[in-house]
Amino acid sequence: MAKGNQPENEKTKKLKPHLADATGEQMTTDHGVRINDDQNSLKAGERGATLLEDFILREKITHFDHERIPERIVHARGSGAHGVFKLYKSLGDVTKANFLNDTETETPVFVRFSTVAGSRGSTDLARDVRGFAVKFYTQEGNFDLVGNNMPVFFIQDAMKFPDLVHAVKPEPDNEMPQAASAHDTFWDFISLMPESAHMIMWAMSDRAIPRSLRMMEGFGVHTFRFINEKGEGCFVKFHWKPLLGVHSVAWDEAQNISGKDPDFHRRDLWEAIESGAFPEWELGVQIVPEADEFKFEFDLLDPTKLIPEELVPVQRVGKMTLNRNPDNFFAETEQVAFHVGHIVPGIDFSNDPLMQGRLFSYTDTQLIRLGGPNFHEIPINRPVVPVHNNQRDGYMRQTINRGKTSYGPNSLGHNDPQQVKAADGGFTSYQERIDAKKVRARSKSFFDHFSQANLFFNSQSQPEKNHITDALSFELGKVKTVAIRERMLGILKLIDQKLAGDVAFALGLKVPEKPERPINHSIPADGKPEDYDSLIVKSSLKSSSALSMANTIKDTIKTRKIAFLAADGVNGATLNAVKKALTAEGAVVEVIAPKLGELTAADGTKIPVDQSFLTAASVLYDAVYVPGGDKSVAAIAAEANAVHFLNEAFKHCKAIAADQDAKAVLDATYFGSAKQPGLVIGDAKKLIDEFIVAIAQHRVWEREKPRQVPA
Ligand code: HDE
Repeated sequence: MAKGNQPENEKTKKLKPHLADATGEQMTTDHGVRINDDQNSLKAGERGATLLEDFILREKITHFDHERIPERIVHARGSGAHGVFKLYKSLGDVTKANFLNDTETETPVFVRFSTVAGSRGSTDLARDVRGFAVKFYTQEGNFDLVGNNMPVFFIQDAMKFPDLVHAVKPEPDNEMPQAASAHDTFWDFISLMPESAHMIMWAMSDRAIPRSLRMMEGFGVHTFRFINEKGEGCFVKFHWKPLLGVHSVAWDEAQNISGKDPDFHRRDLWEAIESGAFPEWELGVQIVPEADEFKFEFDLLDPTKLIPEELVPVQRVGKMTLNRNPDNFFAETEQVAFHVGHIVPGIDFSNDPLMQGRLFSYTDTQLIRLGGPNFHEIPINRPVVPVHNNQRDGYMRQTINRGKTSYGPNSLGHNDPQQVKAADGGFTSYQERIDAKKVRARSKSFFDHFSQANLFFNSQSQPEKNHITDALSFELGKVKTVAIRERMLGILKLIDQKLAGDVAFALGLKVPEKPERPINHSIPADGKPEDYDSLIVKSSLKSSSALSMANTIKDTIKTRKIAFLAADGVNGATLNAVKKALTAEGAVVEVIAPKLGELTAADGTKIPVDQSFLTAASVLYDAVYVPGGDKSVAAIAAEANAVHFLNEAFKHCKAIAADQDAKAVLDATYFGSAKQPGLVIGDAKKLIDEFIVAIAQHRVWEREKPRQVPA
C-alpha cells in the first residue's frame, strides 16, 4: 500500500505479500465463501432460536473469542515503527558483523518503544523506564538490541527479576496501582536491595517522563562483546543518541497528560512519521579492549554500572531513521518478538549475570505469548535472508518444507542444509577461557552500590536535582508503611545526605542516624565487616556531563508543538508571520480558539482553527503564543480556559510569547506581563527570534519555584 513519503525497505517489501486490503473487495468467510448477509444470524423463524449450523456466525464469533493473546509480562505497552540503519564508518577493526562494516548498505530495522510496568492499555506518561528495542534485519540474520532509555538496571542477577517485577506491578490483592511505582511493594523491595540505588536515581529523574519517544537516549545496558575477523574480542556498550536532544516533561504535566491524552507518546511518534519529520538517532559505541577489563573502579559485567563517557568516549558510528509507520498494530508491533540472544557473527555476549538470564527468558516468553515454536515465521519476525534447518512442525507452521530429510547427517538429501565455515560467515562463539568452580554466588566486584548513584546525582543540574527530590517525596509519600519510608531514607543517606534530608523533610520524618543495614543479597551471610565498605561512595570521578539532560541539544525547535490562542478579530498578519517563521524551523503550529471552524481576522481573512479550548490542553504543547488584535485579545482575556491554558503553560516552565498589544491577556493570568525568563513580549518581528531561542531551551526550569500556581 502506498504510504506517501514513507519509503519502503528490503524488509517492508518482504512484508507486502502478507498485506491485505479490502478496498473494493467482496466479503467472504475465512475459507473464501462469499457472504450474502453479515447482519443477521440463521434462525428457526424470524423470532426463533439461532441455529447451530450457522457456520458463518460460528466462525465470526469464534475468531472474535480468540482475538487476544497474552500481553507481555513486562513492556506490555508499546509503540513501533519501521526504519533503516546506515553506518558512517566501518567498525571492521573490532567486529566482523557485516552491517557494522559496510557503509553502503542500509539495514532495515523495526523498533518498539515501551513502558515497563503498565498494562497494554495504560498511559504513556507513567513514571517508568522506557524500553528501546531495535531489530536489525541484517544480511547475516537478525540482530536485536533490546535496550532501555536508561543505561543501568535495578538488579545485578536474573535470579531477582521476577521479584522486581512482582514488586513493581500492581499489588496482587487489589491490582492497584496501574502503571506506577509509587506503592508499598515496590519501595519495600527497593529499600531492601541497595544494588538498585543507581537505577533508582535514573528512574526518579526526568528521564522517566520523556517529552517524546523521539527525544530519549537508548542503551544496550549490558557490556557486549565484539569479535573481529582475526577472532580477537573486545568489550562494547551500545548507545542511541537522539538528534533532537534528550528532553522530558514536568511530573505535574505528565500526570495531566495521562488524563488528557494517554496515547501522547504513541500519537507523537505516529504523527511525526506521518508528517515526514522522521525521528533519528546516532548509534554510539564505547569500546574497551580486553586488556582493560579490570582497569575500572567497577566491574564491566555489573549491569548497575555505566562507563562514564569521560573514561571511554562514545564514538558515533551510524544513524537510524524511523521513516515508516506499521500497517497493523497487532501484526507488527504486538507480534514482534525481540530477544537479546538474537546476535550475528561479530557480536557476542558477556558474562553479565543479568544478560545471561535474559538469554533464556525471551524465547521462553514468546512460546507462551505467541503460542508456539514457530513465532519466527510471523512476518515481522522473519529475517530478510533465507532460513534453512531441520527444525520442523509445531503449532501454526507456515513453511512447507520439501524433501525426505529433516535430520543431519543425511545421505538422502546431499547432507543439506550444509553447515557454514566460520570464514564463510558461519556463527562461532567467542572462545573465552573458563577455569572456575561452579558456585551460586556474587562477585565482590559487584558490591559497590552507591558510588555511581552519587555520581549520577552529582552530575545533575539544580532543577534536575530538585525534580529527583520531588519524585522521591511523591513516590515515598504514596507509600503507606512508615518503616519502608524510613528504610529508603537510610539508603538515600548513603547516596547524598542533602537529598535524604530534603526528602525526609517532605515526608515529615528524620533521616535515620544509622541506616538500617540493608539486607544485601550481594553480601554473603557470612560476609566480613570490611565487605560493608561497599556502602560507602568512593568514585574518583565526581561528575559526568553526559548524565545531565541540561547538557543536551537545545538549538532546534523541530517538531515542537506551539499553541496559538486566538479569537475573531485576531491580527492575521502577525499570526501568519509567526506561524511561517516557526514552521520554517520545523515546529508544528495549532490555532486554538473558543470554537472549531474558522476565525475571521481583523482584516477579514479566514484562519482555520485546529482545536477548541474544549479539545486542547496546554500540557499537549511545548509553547504558547498570543497574537494581538483588539477583539481577539479581549475575547481571549475573558476566556477562563485560555487564561488557565497560559497559567498552566507558565507553571510547566514553557516559553510564552505575546504581541505587544496582547498584553491584556497576560495581565489576566497570575504571572502577568512583567519581564520574566521565557516570556517574550514584543512586535512580531522582534518576538520571533527570541521566541525560537526560548522554545529551543525546551523548559525554563529556573522559573519553577516558588510554585504558587493557580493552574
Ligand atoms: Fe526484558 N523482558 N528482561 N529487559 N525487556 C521482556 O520479553 C527479562 C531487561 C526489555 O518491545 C520480555 O518479549 C529478564 C533489561 C525490553 O517486545 C521478557 C530480565 C533490559 C523489552 C523479559 C530482563 C530489558 C523486554 C517480556 C532480567 C534493558 C520489550 C516480553 C534478567 C537492557 C521488548 C518479551 C519488546 C521484554 C525478560 C531485564 C529490556 C519476559 C528475565 C536489563 C526493551 O522476556
